[in-house]
Amino acid sequence: MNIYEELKWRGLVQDISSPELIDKLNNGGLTFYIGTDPTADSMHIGHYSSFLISRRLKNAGHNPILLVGGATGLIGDPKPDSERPMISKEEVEHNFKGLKAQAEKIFGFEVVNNFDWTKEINVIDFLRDYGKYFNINYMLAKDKVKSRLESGITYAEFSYMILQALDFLYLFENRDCTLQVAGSDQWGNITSGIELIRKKTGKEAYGMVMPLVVDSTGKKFGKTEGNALWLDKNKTSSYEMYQYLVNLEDSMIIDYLKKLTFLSKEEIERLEVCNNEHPELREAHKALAREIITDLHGEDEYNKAVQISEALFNGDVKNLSVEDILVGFKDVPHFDIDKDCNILDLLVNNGICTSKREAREFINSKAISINGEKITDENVVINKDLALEGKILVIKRGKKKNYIGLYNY
Ligand code: 629
Repeated sequence: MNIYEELKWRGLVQDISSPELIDKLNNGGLTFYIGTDPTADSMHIGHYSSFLISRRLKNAGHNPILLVGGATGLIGDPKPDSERPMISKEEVEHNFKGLKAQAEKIFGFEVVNNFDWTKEINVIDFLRDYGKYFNINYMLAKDKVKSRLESGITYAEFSYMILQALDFLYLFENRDCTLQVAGSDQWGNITSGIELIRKKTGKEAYGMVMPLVVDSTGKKFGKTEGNALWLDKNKTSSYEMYQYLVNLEDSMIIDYLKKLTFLSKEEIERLEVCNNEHPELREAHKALAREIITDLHGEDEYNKAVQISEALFNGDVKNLSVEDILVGFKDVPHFDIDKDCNILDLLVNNGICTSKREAREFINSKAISINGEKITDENVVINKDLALEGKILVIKRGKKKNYIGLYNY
């Protein structure tokens, strides 16, 4: 397979600006760029899926430039439904540093900042050199602007596409960059740039966009209740990322393997058979989690995520550190323990059982364990000696309910 066929097979080509691009992609040697705005201090898995294209193209002999929008981040790319709140310059600066460091670390390519070439442009030059090339009718017809005509859009956000277009022109003229790649929501901004380059230089530049990665309900991939799967492991631990990926819907998993990993066609087809015949083994899911987490955080982090997950599943927490347990059991009820106490009091006073009678029943049916040890004696006194590292009790009731007791004396 040549690179274009491979990108197609992976479902990574939604649109290209001209069929001429196909040969150019297959021949290698293009300089291309992909951009992101510093709206947060970490990228999330959605960015990862599109930024991975930079590695695929690099492997096919092209030269990547990653752009972090220190200028465009101050304005805000129009969202389809509503105006973005203005973020302070300090915050944009802070976010910029986070994204630049992350982009360099994860992708290892040169990062540029569009603030460097836009900060000197004054308003008169902006309108003469760029504004004069944009027909308002053309701008109003772009999807993102069109969808905002009812609800309203400020002049600042309306102007955003000009800024992104001038970036492409700048990189075209100064870096011989002839291709911009992105998610499909960037199509309008990319074609504006191609148009500007054509009008000002008479030359042809190209664009390619991939579909946005979504789940089966059309929601953005990696969004969990108002939150994203962040690439910063202090915001989303490897364990949380592992859990999310391993629990993805079966029907989506092959699509994700194609778009988010470098596994070969043969390997993905093998995993597809596994997924169809033995979905309960979750082999394809685990491969996805392994590829992504190892790439982002390294093999040790991946192994730790698996170890925490297994320990939590079978209750065998003895080999975990207190730190790992707190990561893995983040969403489980926590309570403090300030003195030695009888098991029945511990269970009832902390809401694990509703009454002493119920607590006795659980103990008699061997359904209570502490740090992986079954409790068999309803008169046992629970003290610090039982705690892991003298600090923590993981109390399991039945197969599924877990509680964390923290010693604070
Ligand atoms: C100046 C700014 C440029 C080129 C690009 C940009 C950023 C662009 C944008 N991108 C999204 C973002 O920042 O807003 N205007 O969150 C995001 N992108 C990656 C993919 C995307 C896109 O970073 O293209 O589609 C998400 O996967 O939404 O000169």
